[in-house]
Amino acid sequence: VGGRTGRDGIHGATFSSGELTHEHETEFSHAVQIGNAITEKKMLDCMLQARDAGLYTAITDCGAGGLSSAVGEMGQKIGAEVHLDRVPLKYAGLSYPEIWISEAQERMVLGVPQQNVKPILKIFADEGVELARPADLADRARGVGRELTGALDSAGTWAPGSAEPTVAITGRPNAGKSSLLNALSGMDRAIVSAMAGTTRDVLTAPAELGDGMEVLLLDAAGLDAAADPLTRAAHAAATEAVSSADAVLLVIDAADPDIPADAALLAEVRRLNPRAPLLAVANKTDLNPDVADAARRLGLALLPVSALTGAGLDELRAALADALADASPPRPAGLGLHERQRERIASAAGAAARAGYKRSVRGRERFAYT
Ligand SMILES: Nc1nc2c(ncn2[C@@H]2O[C@H](COP(=O)(O)OP(=O)(O)OP(=O)(O)O)[C@@H](O)[C@H]2O)c(=O)[nH]1
Ligand SMILES: [Mg+2]
Repeated sequence: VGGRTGRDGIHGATFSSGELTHEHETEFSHAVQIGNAITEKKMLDCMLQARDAGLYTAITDCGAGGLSSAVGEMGQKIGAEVHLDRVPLKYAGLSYPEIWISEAQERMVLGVPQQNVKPILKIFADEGVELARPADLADRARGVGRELTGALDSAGTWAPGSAEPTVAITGRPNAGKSSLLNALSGMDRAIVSAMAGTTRDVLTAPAELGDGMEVLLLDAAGLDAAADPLTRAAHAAATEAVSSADAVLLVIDAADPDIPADAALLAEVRRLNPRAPLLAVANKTDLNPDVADAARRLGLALLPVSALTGAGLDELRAALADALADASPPRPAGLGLHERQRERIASAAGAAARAGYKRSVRGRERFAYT
């Protein structure tokens, strides 16, 4: 509302923000807005009436930066739709960028609730103050509200299952489980030693299987099927790791085969976690590359690897990735939301809907004059 837009308000802020030199006056002679005292007075009268009647909820003047800063400030949180073609002009021939930045203190941008549009238009009409055809932001707010509600309705629930899958590494003492965890994760996470029974706790380390697939490796030592019940109870953590893992890696020591013990362990793993895919590797193939006999006797395909030299590790990563991709349920398409995220979006949707339907507005102007 208010004065028409012309070229006289362009670069006003550049002028007023610059260093004043003797050349300034000639350089910026066009930057001083030619105010119209009558327009200004009529505007002022309208604004006071509208303010006292509580007809608008937001107001900015088209000072520095003109519409660009006025609309920019008002639309900061909710966005804005600008119709530069509707701005009343002093004369034809202004480009859109000129309309967008031209400044004038006698021109204002107002936010007016839908139900107040008619009464405020009447005030302007009575005083003969010109205004651009109002745009309907309320409709826009309702649209945003509907979009948010739609997003909520179609969103799934975020499940911890969408965290990286876990792979439990198990095998007889000294088979090379910790060495394999270190080699696959690229970290020196676990202590490796020639002494059987080195690892006591369940150790974890992240590893990448390629194609961006991340897994959490668990060094689940201590799953010793031959141990007495008391020792096995002490290894509850390892048992738990195997039971809850998304995949199990059974490590067999190719350098020191003990097929009956490995077979017993295999049966134990299958009992603890029948649903997770099980991969068996023959480790230390640098010492003994012949794994065919062990594989035949266990009735298992054995991936030959060496944690020491790194041989076979790429193949193991690929096989693990395949097994996990087949086993894990497809992630729900689209958005998965936490309860808190759901609440926040619902609250935003409610606010947008209220902005679209607001009946009475108690607040005074929420934007300061620039
Ligand atoms: N030559 C050779 N030695 C290996 C290989 N992997 C592990 N070792 C050695 O085997 C021994 C046991 O390795 P660890 O990784 O500690 O075995 P572990 O299964 O974690 O043992 P525990 O924690 O005691 O159950 C160490 O001396 C390792 O250096 C391998 O691929 N080749
Ligand atoms: Mg270990």
